[in-house]
Amino acid sequence: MKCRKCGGRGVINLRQHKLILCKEHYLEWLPEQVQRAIDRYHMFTPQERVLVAVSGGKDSLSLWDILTRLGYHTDGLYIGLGIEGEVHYSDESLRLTEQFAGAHGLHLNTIKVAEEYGLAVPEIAQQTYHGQTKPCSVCGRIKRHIMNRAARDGGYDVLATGHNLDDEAAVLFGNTLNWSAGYLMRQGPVLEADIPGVVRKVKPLCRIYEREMAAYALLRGIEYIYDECPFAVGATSIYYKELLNQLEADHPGAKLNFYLSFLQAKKGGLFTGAADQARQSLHPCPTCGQPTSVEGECAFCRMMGKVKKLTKS
Ligand code: Q46
Ligand code: ZN
Ligand code: ZN
Repeated sequence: MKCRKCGGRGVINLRQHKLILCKEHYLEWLPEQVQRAIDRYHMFTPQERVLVAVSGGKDSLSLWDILTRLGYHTDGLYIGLGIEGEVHYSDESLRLTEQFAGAHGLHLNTIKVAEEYGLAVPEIAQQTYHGQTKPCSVCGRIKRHIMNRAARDGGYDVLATGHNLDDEAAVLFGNTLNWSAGYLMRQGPVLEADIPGVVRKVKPLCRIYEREMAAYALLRGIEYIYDECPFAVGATSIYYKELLNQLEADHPGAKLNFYLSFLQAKKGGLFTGAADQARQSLHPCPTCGQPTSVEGECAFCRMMGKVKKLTKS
């Protein structure tokens, strides 16, 4: 296995690109791909301030590393969910995130849900949705709310998350199985800030395979949390990823093609009607100012209202 660029020892075979690269050229190649996605989808400019949502995992820490290497102005945002598990998942992920920020002289904003709202994510889920075993939908809602608020209040132009191609393809697969037009039309590399109170969201890694990100983190010597969140076990998204990996093994490039063809179809107007409809039904929440499609207070504020009552009594 020889590097196509220098003939040196190849460390990775990018089958879908028919490309073998050595360590040095791989560490050059990947940031170039990310830069291309940033340009192609008009994610942000070198003048804009980027808030990178970091979880301590390989994707988000590598994203922060790549954006810094590309010369962008970035700060990190870590959200402490208060999730335990075998290795004290949240504590360990915060430790690794702080270690990364410290080593690179980067600024990290940390928001701990329990400190801010009185209860950690699993407790909020338990108290507000009795009998639900997995806190994931509550967790997702809390993360989305805090990420947008932190980016808006901190004066950032854009919020970047570490979703990779495998993540995006799995979500797309799930949404397609259900033909969820509402979700499909919102899925993409960029979610524009076209509603008051909302900050632009971008996914610079949306064209990069998960195994490419793992190789990058390894070759850059980034220490990240290997364990998944304990609640991720058995998630349908993981099952979809496995199915797509089978497809990819037989047809290299299938995953990328699935995702890029979707973006192309969307650009061609496949979901235009649904997009307009969804946008028209959004209005700012009277309590927090973030957009919601429900009457009155948004789902986050209603949930936190319950939490406030619980922690007071
Ligand atoms: S949603 Fe669910 Fe994740 Fe929150 S509770 Fe863990 S698995 S962290 S992406
Ligand atoms: Zn080389
Ligand atoms: Zn609200």
